[in-house]
Amino acid sequence: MRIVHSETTKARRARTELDGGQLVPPWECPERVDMILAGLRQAGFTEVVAPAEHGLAPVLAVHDAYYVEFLASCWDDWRALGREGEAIAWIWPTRTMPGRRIPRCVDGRLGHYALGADTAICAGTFEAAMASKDVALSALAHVLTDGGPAFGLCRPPGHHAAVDQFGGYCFFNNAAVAAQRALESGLSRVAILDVDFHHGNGTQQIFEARSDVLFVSIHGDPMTCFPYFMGHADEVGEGDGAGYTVNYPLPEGTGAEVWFHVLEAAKARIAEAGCELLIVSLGVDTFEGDPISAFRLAGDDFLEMGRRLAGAGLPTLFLMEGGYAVAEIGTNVANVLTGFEQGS
Ligand code: OKP
Ligand code: ZN
Repeated sequence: MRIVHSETTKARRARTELDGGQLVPPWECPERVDMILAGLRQAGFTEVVAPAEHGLAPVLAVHDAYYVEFLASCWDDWRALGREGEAIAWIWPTRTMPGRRIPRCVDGRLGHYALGADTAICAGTFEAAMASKDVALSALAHVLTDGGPAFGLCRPPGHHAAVDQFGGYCFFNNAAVAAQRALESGLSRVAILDVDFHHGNGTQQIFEARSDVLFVSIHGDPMTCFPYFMGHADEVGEGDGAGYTVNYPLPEGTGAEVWFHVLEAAKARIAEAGCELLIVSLGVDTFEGDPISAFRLAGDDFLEMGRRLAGAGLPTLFLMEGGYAVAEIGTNVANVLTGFEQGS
């Protein structure tokens, strides 16, 4: 298992997240990276390589250029107005407004490009997002050239980031960037299997109308879980992409038995679609101890998850998404990768 990590992924250290009506220290923190590295080391994954720089072209292949420009300039624009706090969206073009123009003022621009108020932009956010997609692309390069599996320790995560929206702690959609690059390298169809507790709305939106990326997600039912407005079972893709989006919303409290049953259905769809590469959006916030999620997988269930993912028999790229039980995040991630090697 090739492990790819960049210290620059820790350049984002936000102070604030709007949670429960209060500004609290963000759940998505740089300590997650250190705990994952420690867990990997303890499990015998001692070789960790740094990514190459891949530039912006692979990002612009899936994201809007004005959106990327906004992310690059937002913090400076915010600071130039003398704001004390971090850049947090607070006004949106909602259902009763046309919202057809992109405002010039950073407050309006934040509302145009943000999908929620949970995610502050701060110094280092853009740099960390750049490093995160570089981690994904270098891990992908290993899988494409070597054939063996890789784990990209992406941070910030990516699966909530849409063509031109950030939120849910995500800025660049690392899995989408990697999938698009894999197609451009000559593959015909790629599967993205999203096992994070939260629905990968961004990944779904980016590939919704396409059949060359199969998006399959197992997640908390959006009737009660973030991101609330996407991820229902009747969202199956549009046009050419009809049948290439598959959503498995599950109730809060779902445990291993049901979860693994659904995983087998997801694997069956991936096999049927004839995918040449499996990208796993690996959130471990399905853990029973996760502070902001509601599934009940135990630590050992992550070993079984890895074994079953190996059973898909495809070249596999793991990309880190969520997981907020910081004390256990390292062992949970290492368990998936260990189980995968056992099952291969
Ligand atoms: C990101 B990923 C807690 C705020 C929730 C949104 C959750 C983002 C999850 N009250 N913020 O999918 O793990
Ligand atoms: Zn999540």
